[in-house]
Amino acid sequence: MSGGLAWHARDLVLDPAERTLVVGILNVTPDSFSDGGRFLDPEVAVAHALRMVEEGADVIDVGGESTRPGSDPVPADEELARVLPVIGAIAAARPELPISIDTRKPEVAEAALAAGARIVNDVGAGRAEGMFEVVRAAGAGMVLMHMLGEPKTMQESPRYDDVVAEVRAFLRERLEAAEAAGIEPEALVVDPGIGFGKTLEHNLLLLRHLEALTELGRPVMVGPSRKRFIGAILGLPEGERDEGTVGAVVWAVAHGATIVRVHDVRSTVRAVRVADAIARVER
Ligand code: HH2
Repeated sequence: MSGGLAWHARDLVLDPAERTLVVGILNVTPDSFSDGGRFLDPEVAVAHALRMVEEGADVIDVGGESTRPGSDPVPADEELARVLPVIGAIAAARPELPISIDTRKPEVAEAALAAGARIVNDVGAGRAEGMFEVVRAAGAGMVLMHMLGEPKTMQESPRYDDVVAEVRAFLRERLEAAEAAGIEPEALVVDPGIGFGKTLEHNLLLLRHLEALTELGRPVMVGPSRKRFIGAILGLPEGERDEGTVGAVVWAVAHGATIVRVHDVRSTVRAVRVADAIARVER
């Protein structure tokens, strides 16, 4: 809850001790489930990134491959053509701003880090060969996220005996693998991967028992933004899930998350600042 472990990302130390870190989502894709097609033009994408920074985003997460349920993989050259101009332009406009690259591919991560990114947000948790080496060589920060299966089929019939224990065990194993590959522990963040091979109940259980992930000793990130589980609860489409997202985010922050990944930065920042003030008041 209050306090929080620092996160090292190249030359920067991101410190959630004072306040929850808010990661603004920038999908440079034609098909992301919520913002697909909106930010394909690099100028529009950069303007959106800078607006999210004005609204209080601490990190901008740039993605060039949708991993929504049912999506097909994107070739690396296509992904690179989408993200590199945007990362380069944001880094030129705001050299001090932490940019993360949302990718599963080491070659995309490497080029994004060379273009000015400081963090690799890997929904594959470093399972692609060479990913950890790229992160280590750059001294980058890294997000290790849990996903059951592959985006194309992950929602077909996800099954766990104990979703919380299994996600925690997976993340522990990936932390150990990253450290064995030479990545410093302070560079690593864990994420339960809301919606990645999970039913509504699995997502709710992971949020309900989020504190179990803080036992891993690294900052916990969550990304519930506009996802299907919110639509299932409220009966609302993607465009009307920001209030539901705020509800999930505030719950997560009160139960151990210190980093949240969202589309609507403005409402999230306003909500988590209030949660932060409550969590940090001294008696
Ligand atoms: N969710 C998505 C993508 N990347 N990264 C982390 N660390 N955690 C998440 O929960 C997460 C993520 C999926 O959401 P989005 O980027 O909005 O959609 P799409 O995959 O369709 O681009």
